[in-house]
Amino acid sequence: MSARSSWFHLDLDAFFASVEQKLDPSLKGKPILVGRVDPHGKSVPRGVIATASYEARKFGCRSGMPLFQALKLCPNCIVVGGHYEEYIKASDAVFSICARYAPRVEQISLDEAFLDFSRTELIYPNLINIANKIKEEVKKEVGITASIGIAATKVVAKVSSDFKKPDGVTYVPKGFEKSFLAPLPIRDLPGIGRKMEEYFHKLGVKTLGELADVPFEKIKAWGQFSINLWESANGRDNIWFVPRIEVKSVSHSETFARNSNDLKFILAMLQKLTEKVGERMRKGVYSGRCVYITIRYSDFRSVSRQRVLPYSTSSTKEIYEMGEELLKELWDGHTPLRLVGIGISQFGETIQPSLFDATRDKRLELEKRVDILKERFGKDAVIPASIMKL
Ligand code: TTP
Ligand code: MG
Repeated sequence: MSARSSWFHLDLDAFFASVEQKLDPSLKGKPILVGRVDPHGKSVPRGVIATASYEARKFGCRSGMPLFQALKLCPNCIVVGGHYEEYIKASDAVFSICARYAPRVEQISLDEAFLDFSRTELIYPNLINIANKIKEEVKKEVGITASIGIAATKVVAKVSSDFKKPDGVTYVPKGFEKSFLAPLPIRDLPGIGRKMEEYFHKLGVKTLGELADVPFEKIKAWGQFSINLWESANGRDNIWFVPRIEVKSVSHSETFARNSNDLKFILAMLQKLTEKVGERMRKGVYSGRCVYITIRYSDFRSVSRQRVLPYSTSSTKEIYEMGEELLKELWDGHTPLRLVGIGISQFGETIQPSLFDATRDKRLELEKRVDILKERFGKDAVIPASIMKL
């Protein structure tokens, strides 16, 4: 596989329903609907279902369908309520697994992400194997299944992850984007909703192949949006996917004056960068859950890894401890490095640390005081011993 640009699109199968089946194994293999429930645990009859297990889909039940309608189609369906905390936990666990392999993970929603595997052909000569590995780890560690599409463009990766759902892997080799899309109905292209579908049908365009073959002169007259879709149908794209989850992050990196494979030096550098990250987090009253590090080898190869903490933090010590763990996993321990970086993302609510750990509370307080000292007496006022030598 020699594609320079390679994207995975991973989408979890019947996500909420799969998590419910994992939480309560007696639901496995059964048709279930995840609907809204009232505070007494009774289903809300006029609610809309969030999703249906694949067993329920055989009867025609679909996401977004009113519950009463789904129950008419499948009277034996079991209605279960949403456990959002569990969906978030499962989602975090899945994307942490992805980050073990993918240099970059762009999360689009709770159950879907693009994984950027561009320029990784030296580390991963066979991307299908990596897709299967990620799926296996998700199954083993999170207990649910995912479908993955692999292609040179994001749109084709996304369409192909839907191709062999559930639990499938679809690989579209570079150069075959257009022929893969051609037989599919236009509705399969992200961005084409019911209105757009009707509009194109009126113009006699039913498949993506037909859309791709409309002469450009004609497409131009239909407006910019049609041009984007036409480009996608022709296998050229990567335009309109912007992660829906706002990715805020604070990070610092530094290139060494000389390449180094001295662990002590590298960790001291990491500590110094983490001090800066922590300070900025506390100054902005931010708090994040996902710590990530980047290392660049002497041959300019860069790799990153991230992991989600069980709680939000702005503490230098907590960010550093996770960073050190990630660095030791990611770095082979001998190839010289030219750069190291650390950051934190997934900002959210600060959970009162004292709720579960008084020492965390004290530590954060201490770090805040040190921040004030530094502000008053200069950044060298308080330096941890490990950074002294730098
Ligand atoms: P989807 O990925 O659209 O659906 P899915 O994961 O249930 O099924 P598939 O195997 O086809 O991917 O959505 C992910 C989750 O988002 C889904 O489990 C429930 C939630 N969701 C809603 O709450 N409301 C909705 O209208 C949709 C479409 C999804
Ligand atoms: Mg899904």
